[in-house]
Amino acid sequence: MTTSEQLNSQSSPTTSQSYLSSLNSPIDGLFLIDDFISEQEEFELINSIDLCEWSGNGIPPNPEMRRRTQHYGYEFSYRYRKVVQNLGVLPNFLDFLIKRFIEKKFIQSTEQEYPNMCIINEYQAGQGIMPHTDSPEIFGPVILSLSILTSCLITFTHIQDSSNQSIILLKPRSLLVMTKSSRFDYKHSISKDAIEYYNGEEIKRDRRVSLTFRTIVNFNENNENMEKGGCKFNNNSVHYK
Ligand SMILES: O=C(O)CCC(=O)C(=O)O
Repeated sequence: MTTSEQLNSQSSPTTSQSYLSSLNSPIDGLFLIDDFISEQEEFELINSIDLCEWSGNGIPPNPEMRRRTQHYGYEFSYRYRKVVQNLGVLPNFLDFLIKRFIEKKFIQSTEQEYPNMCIINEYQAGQGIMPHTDSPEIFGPVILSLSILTSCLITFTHIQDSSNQSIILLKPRSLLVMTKSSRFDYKHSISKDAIEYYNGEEIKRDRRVSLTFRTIVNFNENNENMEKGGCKFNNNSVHYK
């Protein structure tokens, strides 16, 4: 059985604490929920997203990024690798997702877990994201990432042992929940390959959008120590994406 088959081989959520902990995940704390949203919800979500301004590709903030992004709640500077601005509450079109995270008990409504930031990433064919671990100094213990539009593979590589890898198929409308070891002990990455293979099946990469929800647990507008923030890469220097 492949990693994502293992992740999906369980029945649907009932009472979620037990649901999450009962999943037979290959990595401690990693969960994949297919069809987390419906096709209609996906359609409405991408329409709302595309009505908003994308940054990247010359457009500030983060004009240097080739991949386009939208930041809500807090703005993350890829150049300075830190959270630079509190942008206020998340937009209404994300409300139903957070409500569902709580209803399904994927998160608790606590300061540590309630998402106050969402980064929307757009990947065109040929775009990916480097191996990284979201900084524990800045971000809370649960990270949730919803995929829409098309599929891609995500690779989890153990920080201490690069031979310890799991590759997971992220289908459109699936939700990846990273907690515990998967969130703290592994880097995750998405390749730039225009074509990927999973179980002998060809995956032709095309426009994919992901919505990653995090909880900023440490932000002070005047706190210079935020320079430390970001994500950890292979060489243990601190970077973010
Ligand atoms: O696009 C994804 O699914 C992952 C996004 C991600 O890892 C990030 O924003 O740090």
